[in-house]
Amino acid sequence: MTSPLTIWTYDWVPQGPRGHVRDIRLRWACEESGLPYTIRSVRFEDRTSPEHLARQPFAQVPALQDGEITLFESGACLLHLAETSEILMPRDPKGRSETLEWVISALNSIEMVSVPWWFIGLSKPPENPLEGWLQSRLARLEAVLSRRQYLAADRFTVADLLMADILRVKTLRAALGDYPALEAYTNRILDRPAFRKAHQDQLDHFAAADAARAK
Ligand SMILES: N[C@@H](CCC(=O)N[C@@H](CS)C(=O)NCC(=O)O)C(=O)O
Repeated sequence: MTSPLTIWTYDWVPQGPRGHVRDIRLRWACEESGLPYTIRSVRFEDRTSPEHLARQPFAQVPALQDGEITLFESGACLLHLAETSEILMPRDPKGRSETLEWVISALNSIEMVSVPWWFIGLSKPPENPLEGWLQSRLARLEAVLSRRQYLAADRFTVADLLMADILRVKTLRAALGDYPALEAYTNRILDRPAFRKAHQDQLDHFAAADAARAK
């Protein structure tokens, strides 16, 4: 690594998503691994500018810059960081492949269901058509985590960071009461100092933008 990592986020977002904007995944990974990083912002109003679309073609955040490399998709960015730091992913083939499968599983078997479930729930339908799908995924994850503390390699990895960030969405976390192992797991992973720092830093980042915009 030749230059410090740069994590791109928005300069400002409305109150609702604060603390949940996905740059937090990258901040958290850097805090866990001690990788130095800087935060740069694109103005929320400039998210469809050619400069930002060159970094993130869907006009979203986060993006990660590491020297000549610029990456989008929080999962891809996390895997890049995990390739940089053994703290996030073991180097032995078994530990590495377990970490990779659980990163993909967090994105593709849990978040693929939980985000649309959450989104549909915002309009408070009498029944959420994705309820059964979500519950079946949570039940299977509960079975896994009732047998172990971490998803992969018998230790904390980037897969736990990602899974806990997916599970901590407010309405989803409230639903974890039916899954004691999953609830304990989420609480345990979120209790890590690196998460608390990343979370506070993100809140401070957006609060600073409020102050700047009020001038
Ligand atoms: N799959 C993308 C999703 C990124 C995403 O949803 N970013 C949100 C912030 S957390 C965003 O930029 N939303 C604004 C928008 O979609 O216009 C990733 O994981 O990086």
